Amino acid sequence: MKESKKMVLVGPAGVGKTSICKSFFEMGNPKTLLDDSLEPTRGINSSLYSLFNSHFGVFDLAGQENDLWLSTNQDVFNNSNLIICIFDVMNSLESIISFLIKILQIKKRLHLSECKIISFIHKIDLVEPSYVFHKIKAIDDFFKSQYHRGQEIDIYKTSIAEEFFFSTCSILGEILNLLFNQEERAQIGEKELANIKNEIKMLLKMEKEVYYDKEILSHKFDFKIDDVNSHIDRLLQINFVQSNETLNSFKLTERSYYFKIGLEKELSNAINDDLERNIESFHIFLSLNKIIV
Ligand SMILES: Nc1nc2c(ncn2[C@@H]2O[C@H](COP(=O)(O)OP(=O)(O)OP(=O)(O)O)[C@@H](O)[C@H]2O)c(=O)[nH]1
Ligand SMILES: [Mg+2]
Repeated sequence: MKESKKMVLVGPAGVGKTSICKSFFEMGNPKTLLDDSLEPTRGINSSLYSLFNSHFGVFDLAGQENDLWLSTNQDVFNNSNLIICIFDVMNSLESIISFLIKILQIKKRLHLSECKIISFIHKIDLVEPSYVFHKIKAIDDFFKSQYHRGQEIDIYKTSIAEEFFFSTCSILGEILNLLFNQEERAQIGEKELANIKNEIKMLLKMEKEVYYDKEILSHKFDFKIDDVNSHIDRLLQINFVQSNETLNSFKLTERSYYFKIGLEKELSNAINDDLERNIESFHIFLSLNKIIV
């Protein structure tokens, strides 16, 4: 049987948990998710994916039912490998810290010794960077204090808005990578590496709102037509390209523009390490397949 990993997303109502799941695990369009609010989650939104040689379950909990999850229904956290506590950057420091303390207590009570607790300070697009910095520092300082030593929580700043989509994507990639040991992760072979580099090249060179047919792509990038087919299929899978009605021309999606903007910024001051990380996160999202149950 395949090994399973379990990730739980928890946090106050309306902080963006479901939007994060949709943006990164369902390859949704972040612009639509920002423009048209989703219905509040009821109960648990659970999805199963295959990733590398494992199954990977995501449990997105309704913020409106936190009284249950944090008291009588703590079982929902059983066997978790990772709990991500998500907050709106505007949530008060006190409420964030007390929520995290409750989660640490649940971890202890359920003997989740191997489970990692991570926190996202989300919607950072809404405030100044210095505000985010000070908020995170205050949370960090609290958990690093004498009393809480050993209960450090990794805190990430996240947002699905244009300017931050790419960095948040890299964070999610890094976190998924963390869930798997080196041996469990499929190594990126030479062929896969070449594929990813070509797809990044396509992403960077294809212009906004322009449809390209496969012949043109083949000429533009000097790819064989079979290779164009395979790259297009992979880019369709992560919702980075979309086809026209006749299904023979393709253009970049809004999701890919969001990614591209951050990627271009990163490449303009990249060091090799960053590139490796980007290739890894690209590889992870290409390897993630939803299992319909
Ligand atoms: N500005 C901004 N808004 C966001 C971001 N992510 C999500 N939102 C908005 O936040 C609102 C709530 O998002 P949801 O994903 O439904 O929140 P949730 O945490 O799942 O809420 P519950 O299901 O009630 O627990 C929506 O209007 C989203 O458009 C972000 O990065 N920046
Ligand atoms: Mg939700």
